[in-house]
Parts: sequence; C-alpha cells; structure tokens
Amino acid sequence: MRLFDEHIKRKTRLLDGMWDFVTDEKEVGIKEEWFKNFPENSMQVNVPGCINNRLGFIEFQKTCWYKKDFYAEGHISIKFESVSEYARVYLDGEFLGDHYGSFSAFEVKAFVDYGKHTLVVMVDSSSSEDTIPLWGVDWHHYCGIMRSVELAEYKTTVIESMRFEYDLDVTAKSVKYNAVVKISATNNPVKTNCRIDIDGQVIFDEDIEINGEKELCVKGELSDVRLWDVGAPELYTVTVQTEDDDLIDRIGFRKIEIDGKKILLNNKRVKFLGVNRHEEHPEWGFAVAPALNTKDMDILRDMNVNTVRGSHYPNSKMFVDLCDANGIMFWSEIPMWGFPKEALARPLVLERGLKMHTEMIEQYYNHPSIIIWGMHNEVATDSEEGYELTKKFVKHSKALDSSRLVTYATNRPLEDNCYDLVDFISVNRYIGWYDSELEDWADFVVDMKKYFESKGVGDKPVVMSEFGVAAIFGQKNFECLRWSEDYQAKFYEHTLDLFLNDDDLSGVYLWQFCDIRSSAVWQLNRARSFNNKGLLNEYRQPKLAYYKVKEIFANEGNN
Ligand code: ADA
Repeated sequence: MRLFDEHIKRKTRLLDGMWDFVTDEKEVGIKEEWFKNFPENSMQVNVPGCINNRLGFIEFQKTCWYKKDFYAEGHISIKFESVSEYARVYLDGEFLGDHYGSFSAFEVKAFVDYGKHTLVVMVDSSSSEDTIPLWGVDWHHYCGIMRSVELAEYKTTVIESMRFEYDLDVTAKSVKYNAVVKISATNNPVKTNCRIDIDGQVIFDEDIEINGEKELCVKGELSDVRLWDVGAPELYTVTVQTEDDDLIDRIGFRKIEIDGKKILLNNKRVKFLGVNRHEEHPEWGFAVAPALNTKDMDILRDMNVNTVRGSHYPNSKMFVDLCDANGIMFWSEIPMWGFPKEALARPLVLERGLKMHTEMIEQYYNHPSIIIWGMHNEVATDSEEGYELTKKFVKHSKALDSSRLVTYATNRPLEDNCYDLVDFISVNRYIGWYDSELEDWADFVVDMKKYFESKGVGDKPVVMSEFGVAAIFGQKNFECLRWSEDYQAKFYEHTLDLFLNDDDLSGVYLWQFCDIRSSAVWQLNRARSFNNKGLLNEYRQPKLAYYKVKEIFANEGNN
C-alpha cells in the first residue's frame, strides 16, 4: 500500500483477502505436485498476514502452501510485496518463478486467457545458519505472505521502473537530474508516445519504439526547487506515461553528506534524534495494519523524533511514504543480523546479502526520507571475514547509489576492524543493562574515542545506534531498579545528557520504539517473551521514559 495512486491507466487490483493454506512439514508438496492438486484439508488464512498469529502456529517456521483463484485476461503480472522468506510461484499448475528474501518485493509475469486462474505459492519460512535472517534472531520470526499481492493487466507496454537520480546544489536550489525509465513491450516491437512530467512540468514527450526492454535516460535541470527537509517535507510527483501504461512516484530534493565529524543535511549539521523501530505488532506480526503505521507516525512526531532506523529490515513502502511525507529521516537496512565470522565467509550468505541489499536500493531509491543504507547489524566486524564482506558491501552499495551514506551497527566498538570502510560509525552498546552501571558510560565514551583515534578513524562522524534497558510497562519502584519504568527513564536522562552534549557525536537511535515479541531462543532474558526495551509497550502505551525522551528531544530540536 502507498500513500498515493501509483497508476491511473494500468489496471491493477489487490489479491488480498482469504487464501487457502496448508502446511507441508514433511516437504512433500513439490513431489506430490500440490501446485496442481492442492490438498483438500486446507484452512483459510488472511493475506497479507503472518501465519504465526493464528492459534497453534506461534512457532511455525516451516514450509507451507497458499492458493488463490482470480479472474484476468491477457498479459499480467503478480507482485508480492513481502513473502517470508523463500517463495515458489505457480500459475494454473505451471512454475512461474521463485524469490529469496523476506522484505523486498518481487513479481512474476504471464499471459493468460480470459477467465479463472489459480495461483499457488509455496513458502519456505525456515531459518538456519545461512539464511538471512539467520536462525535465532532477537525478534519473532514471522512467516507467510506478509504484505499485499497485486495483480496488474497490461496492454502493449509495461513501465517497469523509474529511478530519479539527481544532483542538488543546495545554495542555488537547482537540480541536475537523470530520470532512468525502463519500459518493456508485451509484443515486440511497439511504437508509443512516452511522456514524463514532474508536478505537471513536462520533461520528456516523444514517440519511441520498444523492442524488448528499453532504457530511457532523461537528463535536465530544474531551478527554484523546494527542498525536502526534516519537518518540512516538500515532495514532487513524477508521472511516466506511455499510451497504455503509467507509473507514478513521489520524490524530494535533499542532500546528505559528511563533513569531517559532522553529518550535513542540506548543508546544515544534523543531529540524529532517533529510535529503532520494528514494524511489528503482537497480533499481526510484520503484517501490521496501515492504521498502526499511521498511529506510530503520530507517536514518533509527538516524541519529537527526527529519524527512524528501520531495524532490522526494509519497512513497508507505506511506512517509508509516511516518513517522506512527515519529514522524518529513515535508515533502511537488510536483516543481516548477528552473523558469526564463519557464516560471513560462506558464499551463499554473501550472495543472498548482496541480492537483498540490491533489491532494497532499487526498490526504495526514490524515497527522499532514506538517507542511510545499513549493511548489517552486530556481525563479526572484528574479523578478516567481516572486513572482506563489508568491503564488498560498501563497494556494491556505492556503485548502486552514491548519494546516500552507508554504515553498519557494531556491537564490538572496541575491537571493530571495519570502521575505515563506512561513511560514519554506528555503535550499539548496552551498558547499564547487560553489564556495568549507568555511571560507566562516560568512561566508555572516552575509551571509544581513543580506539577510533588508534584506528585512524577519529575524524569520522559517530552515532550511538543502539542503547537501552528493559522496563515492564506498569512496573514502578522507588528504588529505581532494573526492569522498572523509573530506571529506564533515569537511564535515558543520563545517557542522552552525555551523548547529545558531546559535539563529537552525531546523534542517537534509542533501542527501541516499542516492545516486540522475541524468539524462543532468547526467552530467558526476555520477560513475557518480549524484548521489553520499548519506550512504549507493544500496544503503544507510553512508559515513563517516553515522556522524558520527548522532553529532551524537544529541547534538543529547539537548540
Ligand atoms: C542488539 C540487537 C537488537 C536487540 C538488542 C537487545 O543490539 O541489534 O536487535 O537484540 O541487542 O535488546 O539486546
């Protein structure tokens, strides 16, 4: 779901709703050709939805099959926004394509006769040592067809993608752009008029011939542009049309760059006042209702947050649209979380990681709110294997998009070896929760800076990308002990005072926005089977710390 219509000419409809569903724990479905003979003992489930939210399925992480009948005619595509995590798609008994990776969209195409058709999807949601995410992450491993499924019918042309690259001169408020549009034909060759406009201002209007896939690069300049900024999100609508297809997207003009230890947005120093947020709810898993995303955005604005880290996977397009529209900067990353060095050396992990990173950049490129591509979180960046992998990721990321910053979040800040590779350093540390006491933070910051100096990266910007403590909602005590709301509020008062008044630091991402379900592996340190480090509980009820952070961020924002 988007916050605007992506098409006027293209005929699309959602295949969301009730689908037939059956588990395949013995993995016999392919051999028994369930894509031709779907088992009769199926149940009905919601799409989008996470199967784990149905009673009896909370820990389900295996293979399952979905089926849906629909009516269509001619050249069609079926786009899946998110399937966790390997999908094989069959139409009318024939294999159409497969896809690995839970949080990026993919589509399959076909030509169908007028009438009823049957779509069957096999979903393998298992996790292991070389899946991304790997087995045993600190969030609930939800599975299923988790975001919408869209059916589109085409006539002669298909506008496949539009990537709006630009170079902004902030002072002059002028832009040099390159709109890269990919168009294919359903039957070659096709002649059509093609027109591109930005908020109605036509930048291309020509007759073109398409034979196979055509790439148009439309270059030009714009003057007097309105800038996209924090809290002042100016957006433009780009429309690409052929005679029988169209694609509409929203863009914004802003510049994010590094200047020594500072991070600059539109030539001004920016300090991140952020939270880490899982796009999750205990009753819907990752298939959160649009209304929840809107409410979360209301809460984020109320809390005076200026940036969100989408920990630990690409968020729904709807949430990133909300960030675009509300002037909230966004850090987008892939779920490459906690890999030990042995796993980082595995070719399959690298291959999957790079593919997921590529899909994220390609699919989210036009969002002005995204200013950071995150490569991984708490992997073995103190090892050779970590260095080699990170080097490849940075090179890959910059080749695909040099206009954004790249980073990763480290949990070994005083042993890390990869800092020289990234635009800025991101540190996760849990002093005052897993180890040491609140008062030890100050010494840690000193040690951290010394370490950066010793590694020759003392001149890079540094962000505190995770820190926090658990508080059970409603748990209060005079003693201000761990697990209480009082301790959590005191923790943030102490740490934010330290971090936000330190000119060497470029900001914070608190762990975390709200409580989330954790996985079975973690439950000993996860009361209620939740990671309770939220500023709100899982039903978005604010804890004491919420009000404290809101006040501190308001003061900081006004400085
Ligand atoms: C890590 C990790 C988070 C979460 C956190 C915690 O830093 O990146 O996903 O697990 O620790 O709560 O301990």
